[in-house]
Amino acid sequence: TAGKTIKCKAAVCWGAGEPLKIEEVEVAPPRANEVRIHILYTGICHTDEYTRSGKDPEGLFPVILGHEGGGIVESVGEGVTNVAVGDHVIPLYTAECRECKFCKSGKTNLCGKVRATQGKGLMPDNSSRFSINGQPIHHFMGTSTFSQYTVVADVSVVAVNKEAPLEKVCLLGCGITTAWGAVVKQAGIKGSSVAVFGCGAIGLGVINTAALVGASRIIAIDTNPGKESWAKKFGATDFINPTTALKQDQKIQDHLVEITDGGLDFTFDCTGNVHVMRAALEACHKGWGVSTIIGVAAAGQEISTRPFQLVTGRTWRGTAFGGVKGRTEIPGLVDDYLKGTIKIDEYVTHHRNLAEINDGFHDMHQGNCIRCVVDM
Ligand code: NAD
Ligand code: AHE
Ligand code: ZN
Repeated sequence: TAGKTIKCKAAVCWGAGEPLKIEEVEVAPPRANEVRIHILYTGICHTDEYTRSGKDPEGLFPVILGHEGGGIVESVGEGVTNVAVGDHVIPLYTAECRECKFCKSGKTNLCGKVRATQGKGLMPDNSSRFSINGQPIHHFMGTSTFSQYTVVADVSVVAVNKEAPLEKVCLLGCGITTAWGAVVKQAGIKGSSVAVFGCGAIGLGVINTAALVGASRIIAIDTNPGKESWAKKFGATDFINPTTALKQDQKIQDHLVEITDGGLDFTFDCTGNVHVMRAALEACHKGWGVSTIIGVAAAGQEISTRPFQLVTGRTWRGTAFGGVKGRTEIPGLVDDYLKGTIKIDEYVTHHRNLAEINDGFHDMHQGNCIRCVVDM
């Protein structure tokens, strides 16, 4: 198949808010510094739903969504040296070129090499590898894992241990890695108090990693009472449901400050709700509390707080992909999974085939779904 266009099935979103449609798509061969991947499994992340719904200001249609995949390299373009045909790989929506200002800074995982074209739904040469009857279809996040075959930039893919089941380690393509990085790259969590807002895959991953690094107290907060047992299973010491636990007119942040002798050392927003982000910041301890935004908010949404909250020593920060450099760090996470030091299996609550992918999106809204893995 190398050098030839491949016809395969993909889930295409033709317009904002529309369900995905399974289509036969043509996937052109990889050009220079590109890699064509046979995708075997993909998770569905809340961010796929966010873009499908039309809330993403960067959303483009028609598009092949998906960014939490695992697959096998089918062919490579000229000049590709980091992966080879047959490698088991995870596509990376946060590239790592190791050459740009960002990569060389040692300060961030955000890479500048392909981000501009990625945001336009195109490959780095400004064209698409996907088409249906000659009509180009947009790429998404540089990964488009809702296709049986996809093409990515070589800086946007990493090879991993072949002993690891792709139906599990595909989840390292986003959610679990994001949560892990958000905690391990934040100094000082050992021995500290932590509050986690939102107990989806991201929040549970933050809870689990905080427990792993030795946080002294981990308070999980979720409006869904069904999340209490999940949070405790992943290492939370306390669970608060703000819809039932608060006194009349009491805010969650005030309750948290009260029960923690002045506030938390660290808080995390894993909801994407800007009001929750404010509560998370204001639940931080005066003088040193640090609040990290992981959730993604809709176009037009803005955060606010009294500047006095920051003047008095709280820090507001955020993270993309947990600050993780995918090519450098994901192979180690796969090995950690094989050694049993990080959980993955525990997050998988639902399985679907490609034909049922819309049901997978529906599962996600049910509140009992942590991650749905799609068998492509
Ligand atoms: P999810 O929908 O599975 O989980 C969100 C949880 O928040 C749910 O359990 C829900 O009940 C809870 N919740 C909703 N409103 C709440 C409120 N007012 N107070 C407390 N809890 C509330 O989503 P997920 O897959 O875990 O993703 C979480 C967020 O992280 C999404 O916004 C997603 O887009 C974002 N995300 C960001 C990155 C990144 O790199 N920054 C990576 C992955 C996901
Ligand atoms: N396109 C959106 C922003 C979406 C967003 O924040 N994406 C996160 C990853 S979410 C993964 O589930 C991210 O990594 N952002 C950094 C980047 O470079 O996109 C918008 O609002 O415009
Ligand atoms: Zn994601």
